[in-house]
Amino acid sequence: MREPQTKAIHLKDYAPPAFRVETVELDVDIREDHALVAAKLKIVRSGEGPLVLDGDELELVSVSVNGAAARHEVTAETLTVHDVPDAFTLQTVTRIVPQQNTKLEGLYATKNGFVTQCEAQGFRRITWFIDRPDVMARYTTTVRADHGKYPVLLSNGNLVASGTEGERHWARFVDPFPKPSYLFALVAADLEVLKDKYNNKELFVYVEPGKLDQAGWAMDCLKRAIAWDEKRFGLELDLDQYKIVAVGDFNSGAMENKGLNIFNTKYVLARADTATDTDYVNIDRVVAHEYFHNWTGDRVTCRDWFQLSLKEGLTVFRDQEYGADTYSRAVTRIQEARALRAAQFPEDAGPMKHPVRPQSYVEIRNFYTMTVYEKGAEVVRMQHTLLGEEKFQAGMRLYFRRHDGQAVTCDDFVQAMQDASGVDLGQFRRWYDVAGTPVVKAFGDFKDGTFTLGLRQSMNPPFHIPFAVKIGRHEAVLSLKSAEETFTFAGFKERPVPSLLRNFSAPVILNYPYTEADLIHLMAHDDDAFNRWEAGQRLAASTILEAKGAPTAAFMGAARELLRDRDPAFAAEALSLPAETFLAEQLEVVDPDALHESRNRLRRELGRQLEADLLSVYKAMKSEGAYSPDPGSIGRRALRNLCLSYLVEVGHSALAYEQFRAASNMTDAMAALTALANVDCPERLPALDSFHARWEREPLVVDKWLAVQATSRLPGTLARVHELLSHPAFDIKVPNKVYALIRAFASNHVRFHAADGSGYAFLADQVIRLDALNPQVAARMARAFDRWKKFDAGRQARARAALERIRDTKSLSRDVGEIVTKALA
Ligand code: B3K
Ligand code: ZN
Repeated sequence: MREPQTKAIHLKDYAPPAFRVETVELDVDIREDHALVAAKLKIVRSGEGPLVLDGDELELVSVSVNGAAARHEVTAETLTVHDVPDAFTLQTVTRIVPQQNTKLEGLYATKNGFVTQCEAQGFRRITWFIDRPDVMARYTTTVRADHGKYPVLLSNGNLVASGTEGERHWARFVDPFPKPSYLFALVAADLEVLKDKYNNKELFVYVEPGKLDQAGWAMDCLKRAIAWDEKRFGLELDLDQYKIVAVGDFNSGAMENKGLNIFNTKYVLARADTATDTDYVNIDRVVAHEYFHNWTGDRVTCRDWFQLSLKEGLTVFRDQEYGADTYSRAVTRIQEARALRAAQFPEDAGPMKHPVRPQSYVEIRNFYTMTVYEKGAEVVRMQHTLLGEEKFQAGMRLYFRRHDGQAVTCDDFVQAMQDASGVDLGQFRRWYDVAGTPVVKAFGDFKDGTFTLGLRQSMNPPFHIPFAVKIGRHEAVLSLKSAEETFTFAGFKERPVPSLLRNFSAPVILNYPYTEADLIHLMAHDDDAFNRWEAGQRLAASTILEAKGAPTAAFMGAARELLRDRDPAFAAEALSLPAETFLAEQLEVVDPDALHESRNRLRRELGRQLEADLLSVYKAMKSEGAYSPDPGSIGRRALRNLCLSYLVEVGHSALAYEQFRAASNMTDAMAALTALANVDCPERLPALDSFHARWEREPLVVDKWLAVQATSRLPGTLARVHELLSHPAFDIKVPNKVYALIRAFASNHVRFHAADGSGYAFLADQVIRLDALNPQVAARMARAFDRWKKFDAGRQARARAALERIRDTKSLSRDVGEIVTKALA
């Protein structure tokens, strides 16, 4: 047995680099079975110590200092050059094999050519470099490749020269902005391009040949994102040309390389018949997110990777606000809270829990987490809540005035917010450095017309928690700063029902002894849409968790009212039950079968008791005319499809099949298919088969077909997933396929946590297989084990066996090693 490498890197050990790299001249010559990378770096000493460059799977061909041979040493991960002067030119030639790069980090082959992914530490897989974000340099890049096979050559910055030599061609780019190596990008591929303009700036969306008719939406999103950032943040596009390239092989969603974003096709390609409303909105948000990074990430970047949330939390906050301004603000907030509670809260309670600014990591790739991104965004949002829009924007302006062109820390951000606003954020900073979800216990007391609200928080030392309330006519954002505080509200004739933590003003767990009548009242009357939704979720959660059998008449009445809410998008959210992962967190020991059955029982009851209402709303919400992803239409489809899903619970599979066959857009087709895939009905297989036959040549749609089967609640799901592993539609080397089949299965709470351990054994097999190809993706899959200790002893024993089997695998990566070691600790 071999112990996986688990040497942690600590924030407290940060030291500035001993050398600065001023300029980089890179020449990347892509050949049939390898690539040669010539690098010329102008380096200046800025501290003590020898010159140590990072490298990963590089073959050093030559190295020189100021044109002369240099004494050096090479290890698997470093190149040390001895006796260098204080300022010099370092030249290296390196051989790499992008054709065999299955990690999809560094330079790698995709379907129609070659692309890069450098964040966080992929640049060292291209050439020897001081590969850390506080080393910022100016880049000139020359790309060479076969002309016929790879007609499009791109890199960051502006094209300054190009030429052809026989069958080959080359292009040279100069990026005027100094940047950290993680923002470097190049492309050599066969692509088609959609061009557009924003004022006098040129915009490009590159896609695989034949996909231009799916590129229009992303371009539309890009233009709206540019306009929004000008209007809301006063930030303009600083480049003459902005390029997006979409590829099918990509580990994450997208990457904000300066001026040359590289995207997963999933977040670019859309056409009414291939993409759902959710896809359309996600594309909008991801295009915007990467664009917003141009300022929050590229212009001002991170000093070190512990500061990742500096750019990610802030940029997610920005894309959330863009979403709220573009679609429904209330529904956007509800969806954020739902996602946070279903995935980040469990993360914060499990073996991978870490602060928004982690204090240590073994493998930084494992820290692109819900905590760094989504909780990080909540931490920025709380500052926005405490300061208000105007002062927050003043803080942003100060942040850019101070730090444009620098690599900085989360403290620098908070300091700018504090200095520009005069609001003391000293105590607030704990949000960045202490892990775990705070619990706020609230209690109310009513006497002589005065309502006293007590708030007690679990954090010690206490956090600064913005706690928005409305009690009667009194509305305020309370600043909870002590372990326990009370607030009084006077002038009531009868005991008020307090509206607490409005708009989810802090990412905390709130406990308050609401009665059912209180919640029904809030569901109907709260003027905070979030809390109307929240009241319904609380009622549904207690009905499910207490396995009450039938919901109360009051609950049903409130649900019936909601169906007729004037905002269909809100109604759809309010009538969607809480996720099993969220509910499971509220149990001491999780029985996934009982939880699943209890939740389904409530779904069936809703279907049964509201059948007539559901049918009539279903009919009323039918939209006519061409597909449009506007908020109104999206909301109507969401409510209609929610009605359908409840109706299928009580036998209306024919209705779903009819919708499936007649659908003119993917939203309606997929909603019907999902409903059918979850029940044992005659229409199930015909629908799945015809869907596959129609779409087998459209990879992103095939992913939906894989995922809808992997998430089916039917008992035969794991057997089917096994079959699909050897179906031509699946390819373990393509992350999107892995996410569609394996991750989707691992998210299937009741099937993954099967009592016999079959789900765990399956996942362990896949993690081990994947680890040899793509450790980053393997590690993400392994995260599905996170909550294994919340289950009964039998399940725990089986999960432990699966985790140990992974841990004991020969040559296990650092990525998976860190996840399983922490899970087993
Ligand atoms: N910054 C990239 C993340 C890249 C992930 C690398 N493992 C995408 C984003 O957050 O915009
Ligand atoms: Zn980001």
